[in-house]
Amino acid sequence: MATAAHTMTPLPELCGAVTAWVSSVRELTQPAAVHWCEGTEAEARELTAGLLRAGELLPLNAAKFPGCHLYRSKPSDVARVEHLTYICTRSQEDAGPNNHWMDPQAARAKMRELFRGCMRGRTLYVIPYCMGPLGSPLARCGVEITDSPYVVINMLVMTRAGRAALERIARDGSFVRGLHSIGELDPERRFIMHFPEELAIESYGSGYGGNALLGKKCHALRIASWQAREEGWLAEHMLIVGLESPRGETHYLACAFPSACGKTNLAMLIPPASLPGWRVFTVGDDIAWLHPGADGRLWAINPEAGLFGVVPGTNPETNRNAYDMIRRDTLFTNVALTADSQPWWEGLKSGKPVTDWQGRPYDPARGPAAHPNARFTVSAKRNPGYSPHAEDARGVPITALVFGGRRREVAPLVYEARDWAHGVLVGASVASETTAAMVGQPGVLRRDPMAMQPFCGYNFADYWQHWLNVGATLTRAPRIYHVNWFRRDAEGRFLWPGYGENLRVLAWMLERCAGRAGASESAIGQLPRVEDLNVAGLDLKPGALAALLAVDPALWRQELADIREYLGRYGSRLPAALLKELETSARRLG
Ligand code: GTP
Ligand code: SPV
Ligand code: MN
Repeated sequence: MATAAHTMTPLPELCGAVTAWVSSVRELTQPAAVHWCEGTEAEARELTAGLLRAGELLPLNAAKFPGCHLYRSKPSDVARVEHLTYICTRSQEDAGPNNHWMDPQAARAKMRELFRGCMRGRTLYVIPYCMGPLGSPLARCGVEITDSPYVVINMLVMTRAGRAALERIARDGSFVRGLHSIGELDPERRFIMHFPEELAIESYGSGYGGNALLGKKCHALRIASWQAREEGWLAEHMLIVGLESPRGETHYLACAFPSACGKTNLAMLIPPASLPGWRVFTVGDDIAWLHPGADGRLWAINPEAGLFGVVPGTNPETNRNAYDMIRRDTLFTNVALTADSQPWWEGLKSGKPVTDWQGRPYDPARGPAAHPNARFTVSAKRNPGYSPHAEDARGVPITALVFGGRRREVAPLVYEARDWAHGVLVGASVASETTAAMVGQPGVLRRDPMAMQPFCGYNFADYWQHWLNVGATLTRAPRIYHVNWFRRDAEGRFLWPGYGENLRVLAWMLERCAGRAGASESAIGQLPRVEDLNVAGLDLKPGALAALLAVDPALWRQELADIREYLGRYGSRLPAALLKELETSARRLG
């Protein structure tokens, strides 16, 4: 890149289209100052120091957690707000029954009034960013304008942000425009608007996660899914993990589970001691962009550069790598504190909270010490298992796709789809219990197709057709699986130990893909028999594995009826191929 220190062009001179947009936003929002993000280490340090001085960030125990800080969000601003998230397409049909919709002109007018003068007395930050490796033809760029320095320090970790991204935007000639203001952080004046036809996002009134870090769910899923359909690829809520088997072969899986259902943990899996010879590499933990390759395979890049992960539940036994990763240079949001200013959360298994996530003396009567959606922000490079191929320009080739949900019953531990079209039905049929990652009642079962219910930027019926179309271009399509790590027994305890032990299920999938593992045919797909899974050293209660691998015909007849009812909401736009697959399963159930 032609930017030696002595010839550094000022950022506002690099790309006229960006500068013109910044000027118009400046006029509308009336900030006291404008800061263009260079993306240097020094800049991140200065921003952090400023937040510390302002008391917006709290230092954590520097001996035990060097370089770590705590941010407390407003108690009314702790998760994504799906009920205030809109897809604003000219035609409501294009947004589909899966999205809240608003007419784009009405939405623009509404947002204009909210944004008018909203940055008075504040600094407007311009964050040029690239989703995906800077040199990758598969990467896509955007610019986020925000008045939240907390958002800036998150974006600097989560994306490739700053000068190099702006240089790429100047070359590409196109970028996603993301305008964000925390406004008054008033839940009554909060909207997350998407204009896929104009590659634009407008977000007001929240400073939290997916509502405010616009490169993440707003751009890399909602807008990108729209771009992906036009360009013939897929933008998915998937982790990407590499598994090196004891044979020395490495295969990559991309897995879609709903929010707070185990993506980060699976992406960073630690093999149990009783499965020697396996190594696991993380490519991504939340989002995958999947492209058909010239070789007929599906290739995946991770558009993100950091992890914005769920803190509760992380401990040395569930995930040693995650536990170690967040012990330095990590930004914590909404965790509790110990007496000596160490971060604390439920499931940590050591230490004692004295201050809760709202900064009050901890009182168990007021609920958990850490917020259930407390998060860590950390560079992907801090992950000891970060894949050496994570930054490959063309991505990594995918051997299998996996869908999953959090279901106490019905869905077995694992099953294999009959083929791609059936796999699309399996993905479209995902249901899962809601979690703290979104505002609302947790633990309620809902349909969450492909784990994309909150994130698909267009009509699901068109999206499933697009999945079918992409599959038709692949001569070496990945096999498709469904998993459920969250089955429970009559007492409500998890039947499956999960975490590292999930490798046993992934190993079966890879053996299936290599034509080496057995299965038994069921109405809903192929399941491993008990003897097909490697259970050496696994301590399960008697009967647990049989229960995990059972397909109850009565429950599944009800399940297929529910799926039929759900798909019916998409009317005549629903691809006929999905109904055909559903009928095949129903016929086999009898
Ligand atoms: P988002 O970042 O919201 O998209 O979440 P995610 O899908 O990455 O989920 P994550 O891996 O952070 O896990 C969410 C919660 O589920 C954490 O509390 C984990 O400890 C727990 N969890 C993850 N994997 C398993 C598993 O295999 N079994 C059980 N029982 N719990 C798990
Ligand atoms: C999710 O909710 O799926 C997340 C967190 O990964 S957020 O960035 O808030 O979307
Ligand atoms: Mn997620």
